[in-house]
Amino acid sequence: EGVQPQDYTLIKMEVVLPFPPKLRALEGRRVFLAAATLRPETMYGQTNSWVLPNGKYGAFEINETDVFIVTERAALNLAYQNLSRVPEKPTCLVQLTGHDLIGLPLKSPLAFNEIIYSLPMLTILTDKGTGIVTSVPSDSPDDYMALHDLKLKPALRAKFGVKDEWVFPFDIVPIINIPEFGDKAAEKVCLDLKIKSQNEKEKLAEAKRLTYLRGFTEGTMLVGEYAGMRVQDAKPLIKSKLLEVGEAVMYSE
Ligand code: A2H
Repeated sequence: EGVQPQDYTLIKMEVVLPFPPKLRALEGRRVFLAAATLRPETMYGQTNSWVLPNGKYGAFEINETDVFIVTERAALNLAYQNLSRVPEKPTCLVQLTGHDLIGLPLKSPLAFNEIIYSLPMLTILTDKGTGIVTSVPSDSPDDYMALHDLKLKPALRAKFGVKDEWVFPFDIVPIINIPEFGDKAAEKVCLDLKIKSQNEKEKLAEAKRLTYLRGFTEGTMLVGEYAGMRVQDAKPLIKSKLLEVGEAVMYSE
């Protein structure tokens, strides 16, 4: 963890009924994968969520109605941020691994795709955020490469039991224009830097640096309520709206 506290928006990606056997004990509650993001204004372009296959997760009671699936570490932080039914104490209803979450259908706020699926990403850090990441391949080089890997490699899909229909219907959704980078900035930068897979950490760090800064300072929203507005102006408005309607919560660590 860094010295500076990091503030994330947690996006509440709701697990669609009926629940699979592993989640049966949660019937009657609203269950969410809670994804930590720094880019709430990109939520229109979500194509899937990411989980770490061998990661340990739990289903934690947030309040009387809601359950969040996150790492135990995140659940403890949440409990100290007023996001636990029992104050300062996480209550785990079901222990899970990433494997249990792969293929879960989700409804996520603002996403143009009505249903998206939870898929494996091998580079997720379990000591950052919630261990759940939402995927926006138009604007995140990590997300673009991880989805590209799954589409390109049948053996990778087979290894994690990923069905074709969880991956192939989901094309990049253009949501932000960046001068010189176009409407699919992550794809362009990954192609320019000749990045081959999600495992090329150094090149991906450079790709992230390029797109993140330019997206914020020079990007323009192409879609949604604030289409035409600069990303830096739209971002706080979209974030506030998500918080206000209860589709996201703030989380810091
Ligand atoms: B961002 P920082 Cl469109 N492991 O959200 C790996 N990556 C994680 C993570 C974890 N445990 N938790 C969160 N993240 C990702 C959107 C996005 C993000 C876009 C563009 C760039 C971007 C959609 N994915 O991040 O190390 C999440 O992905 C570029 C840095 O705390 C989160 O925001 O700075 C970001 O990394 C947090 O990274």
